Amino acid sequence: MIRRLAFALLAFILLAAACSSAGDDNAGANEPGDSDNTTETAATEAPEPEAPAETEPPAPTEPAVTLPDYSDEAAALPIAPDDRSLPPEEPELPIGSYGFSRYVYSTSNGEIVPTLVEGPRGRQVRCQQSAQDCSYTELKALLDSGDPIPDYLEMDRETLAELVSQLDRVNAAVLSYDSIDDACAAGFTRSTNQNANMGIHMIDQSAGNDFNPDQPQMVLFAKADAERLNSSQLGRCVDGRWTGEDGFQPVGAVFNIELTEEHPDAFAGQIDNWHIHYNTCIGRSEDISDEERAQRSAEGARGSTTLEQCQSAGGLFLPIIPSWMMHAYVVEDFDAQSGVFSMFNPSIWPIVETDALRQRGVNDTEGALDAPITNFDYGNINATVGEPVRFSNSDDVPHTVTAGSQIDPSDAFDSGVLGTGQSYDVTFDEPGDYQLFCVLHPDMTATVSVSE
Ligand SMILES: [Cu+2]
Repeated sequence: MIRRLAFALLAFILLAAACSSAGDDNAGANEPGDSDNTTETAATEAPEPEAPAETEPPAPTEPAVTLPDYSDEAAALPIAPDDRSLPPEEPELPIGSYGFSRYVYSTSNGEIVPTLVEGPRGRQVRCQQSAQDCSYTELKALLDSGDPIPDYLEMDRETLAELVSQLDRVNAAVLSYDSIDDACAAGFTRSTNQNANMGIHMIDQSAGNDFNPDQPQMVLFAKADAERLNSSQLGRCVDGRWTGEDGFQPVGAVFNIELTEEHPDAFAGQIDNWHIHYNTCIGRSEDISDEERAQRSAEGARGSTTLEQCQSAGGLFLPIIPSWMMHAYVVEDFDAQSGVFSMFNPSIWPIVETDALRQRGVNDTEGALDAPITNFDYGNINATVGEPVRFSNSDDVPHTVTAGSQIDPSDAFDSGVLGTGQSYDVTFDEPGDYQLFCVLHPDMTATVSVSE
């Protein structure tokens, strides 16, 4: 039911080409299904004087495409009861993007597994583009400069000052450990491997689950230009000493606070989008003690499985990790251009671009280009001719994928209402740039660039 037919634009383009080359003979020949482009073409050619004016109707002045009113259908869709819950209906395909979308459902051995809930319901304030000033050092510089605060931060100066002061406290807490050995000596234990674009999670067993910028529950350690080390090479804390190689620096914090129904209001402003891990499998396929296995939390992107898969791999299955979690990258030498609270930090090995980070969470879509709709955003889409583009909605509100724009809609394709977890494929048969928008939120627009 959710996978709808792909629509081609070939006829559309052929008709436009035919109209412009064949001239007036075709100017009035509107074909059903092509009214958008045909209208445009007809309007362009209307001033040509050859056609007898008294028998031709006047050129249309309004778009011939009337968009359906989807508001009732959209309002009728079920929604999650609170901020921490999964959506009421499960998707049939993987959806979402770690650190960028409200929901992530990933693929584990061919099964779709609820993986992550992030941020409050509805439209989230997110600041994740490298062109935006949302890293720790950028927020500090913005405050110090006295420059106007960019609209995308959605905060006033007083809020920014409070946020920066909170981040300064996290920075001081993190930098109180010069080395990973210091963290071991302070009673930390290693909670994860060296996760890509995160580092090693060292957990403070004494921190409790309250929000306190002076005492984050975890400190992240990484090396500049580090090789990736596997679990046995990495080392751990034994008797207050780090057994692995030296040279790891603190790069950030992870907060791990009480799992309330509503999204936490912890840092000043709204750019802190806390997340919850679902269906986590820890310690699988590794020869570790039960004690260490029990100690491991499950920060990281690839841990979700089904219960059966986890048990057969010898892992410990957690249906939910019962806390709101969030990273805070507050160390200048590892400044996160993806934002101080981003899931992944492009400054920590391996180095990746923000667009690549956004794509990373989308899983195993065969024969189609993933175009996740995340937080009211279609992203940048670069497709090739003949390749289906698979739009999937990972927000908790419905969207549409509709050709054209609100002021210039087209009937070349229209997904109808896409609820949470629903997907829609569009295939483009000619190179070019194709506009699309959301009928329900007309300021949501995108251009698909299609190349040969
Ligand atoms: Cu929308």
